[in-house]
Amino acid sequence: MKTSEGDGLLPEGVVTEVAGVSYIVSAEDGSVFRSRTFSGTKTENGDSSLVAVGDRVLLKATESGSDMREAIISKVMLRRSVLERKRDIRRNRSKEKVQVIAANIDLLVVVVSAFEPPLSPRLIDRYLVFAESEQLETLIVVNKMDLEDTGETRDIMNLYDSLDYRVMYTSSMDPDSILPLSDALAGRVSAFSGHSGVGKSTLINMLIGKELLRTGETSMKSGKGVHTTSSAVMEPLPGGGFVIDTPGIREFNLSGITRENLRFYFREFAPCMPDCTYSSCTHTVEPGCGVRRAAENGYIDSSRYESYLVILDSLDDENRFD
Ligand SMILES: Nc1nc2c(ncn2[C@@H]2O[C@H](COP(=O)(O)OP(=O)(O)O)[C@@H](O)[C@H]2O)c(=O)[nH]1
Ligand SMILES: [Mg+2]
Ligand SMILES: [Zn+2]
Repeated sequence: MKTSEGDGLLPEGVVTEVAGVSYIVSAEDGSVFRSRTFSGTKTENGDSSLVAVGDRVLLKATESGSDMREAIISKVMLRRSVLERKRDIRRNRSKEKVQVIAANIDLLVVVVSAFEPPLSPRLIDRYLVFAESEQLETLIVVNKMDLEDTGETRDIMNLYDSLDYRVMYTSSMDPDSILPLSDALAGRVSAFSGHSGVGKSTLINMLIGKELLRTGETSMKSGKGVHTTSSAVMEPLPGGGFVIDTPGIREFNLSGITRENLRFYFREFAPCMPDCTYSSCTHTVEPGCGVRRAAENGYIDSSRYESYLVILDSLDDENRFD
């Protein structure tokens, strides 16, 4: 087992929760520490958020007073991946324009529902564009399958299967339907994201076997969900690994997606792009566009091409991405 340098040799740990000015760190040997940073805390992540949920840290022991063991964070290790939230700069005096929601994510679990809220291919495509831009492995979970009786949902989702995205179908009414999901998450750090009301908290509670997250809170006035997840919390899974409940895509920092690079985040466009007359083709109005031709003859699904056009148009004004 790796241990941190210095006096009190402590195991390396992972930050599972930000609690005010302290951080809950779960060490590799299973012990839990309440830890703080200090002026000498080193980081391998430049001037990004110093500590975020999911960070791997090195600890040094301090005198233990309370019920939980205490430590200071001597070093924050380099992040493999980050999920960031854009900050409202007007309301925030921090220098950081973005805030890390979670670090070192292995898998982005995009949760949608078959019904209430209705399945939206347009929204799925936005999540997939985001995941491709961040090079995050993705799993699409279609929940509330108990409310669907037409078969239409699977017809729609076959498209994503054919694009080699992994799709799973679940219902909180059928615990067996969660088992393949549970297998896919074992031993990995997964971030759940999706629109409010699709069942993220319900699924996470079932996966961790505890009623830890509050569910079903939807504002009656706006019909939109109330944000109960102000800061991410990582929950350990019985089969190893962690899950994190995160906000929807509206909250994410999408500044990496531009009119110029969007085309690369629709994976089925790649084989058609060499057929375009112009190398700088936007695949909209140019003559001799291989992508548009493929969309017209059905090689590229018309719904996906439509999503591309809608997102491209929205990128004139970054706030309209969702
Ligand atoms: N019928 C049905 N209802 C569900 C299912 N999963 C969650 N719900 C309900 O949908 C509502 C929203 O669930 P919640 O987990 O809070 O969604 P979240 O906003 O994505 O975290 C709650 O009333 C849940 O009981 C499901 O598979 N089937
Ligand atoms: Mg929730
Ligand atoms: Zn083109």
